[in-house]
Amino acid sequence: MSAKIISGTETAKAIREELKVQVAELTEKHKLIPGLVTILVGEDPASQSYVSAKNKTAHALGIHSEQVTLPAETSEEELLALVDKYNKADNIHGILVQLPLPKHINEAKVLYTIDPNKDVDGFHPVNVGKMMLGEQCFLPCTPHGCLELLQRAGVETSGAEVVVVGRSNIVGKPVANLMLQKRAGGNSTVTLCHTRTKDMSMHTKRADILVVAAGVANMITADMVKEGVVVIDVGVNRIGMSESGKAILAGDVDFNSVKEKASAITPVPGGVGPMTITMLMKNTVQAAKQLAGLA
Ligand code: L34
Repeated sequence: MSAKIISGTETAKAIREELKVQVAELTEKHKLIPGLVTILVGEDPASQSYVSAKNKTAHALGIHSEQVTLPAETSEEELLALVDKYNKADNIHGILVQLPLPKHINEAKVLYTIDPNKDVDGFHPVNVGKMMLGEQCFLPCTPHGCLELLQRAGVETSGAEVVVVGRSNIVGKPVANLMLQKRAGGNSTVTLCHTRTKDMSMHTKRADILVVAAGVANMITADMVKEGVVVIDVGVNRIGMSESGKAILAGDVDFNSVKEKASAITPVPGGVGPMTITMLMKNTVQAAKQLAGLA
């Protein structure tokens, strides 16, 4: 058996079409243009590529977007002042500070400074807390993208054994939390594995749905999964450079072997990555509606 490929590229395209219609309606009927600012500190090539993709996508949907790029030496005070400026800017509804930040800047402090009503990443403690409680809030983009992929691929999550590998605040912890919520797209039995897990295979082999966000290229091999598993591969690892100077990407899952056992699997690239960007657009439109009192 060879797995069905769950295309993030195609799913993202469909959602973007829906968003485009919403943005056009807000713009024409309500004279409201959703606005997003992305802030990038430093010159990490991967971050540069993600941030430019976010701005390009915003532009394509009719969302106003501003891209601020600051040198790596930028002080914490300068960054906090910039965030504060955008907290107060009426034409900006979503603020995204791309992570990771340079070591001399306190990441938590920056994220806590973003107005929770403009926190389209869903990283502010107010939104994290609301998510945990199952209240309406901005959901973090990558976990939300994983759930949308499962839902739109028609995967039943209720009662499913879900195993998440990786416990980051950006992906592992929130994905595990969302999958166990008492609502459609959740209701799973969740196991969260990490670097101190004693017998990783014992857990991954039991999974009906396996979500991998460990940041280790090809770590999940065919012998670690059961026949028919649905695999969401969140990893985007740069494992080399092509002759033309483009990064060669690999997921956390050994795609070629695992796809022979899985019933469905996301590829890298073209899986979760495009969904992350699309969920950011969705949150930005939502933020604009809420701040304008239209939601
Ligand atoms: N604040 N920081 C903040 N918010 C986020 O949601 C992110 N993340 C992660 C890193 N830092 C962040 C992203 O945007 C990871 N991430 C992200 C976004 C997009 C893609 C991958 C990671 C993506 O589009 N990946 C493409 C390949 C792009 C390439 O060629 O490098 C893919 O098809 O997987």
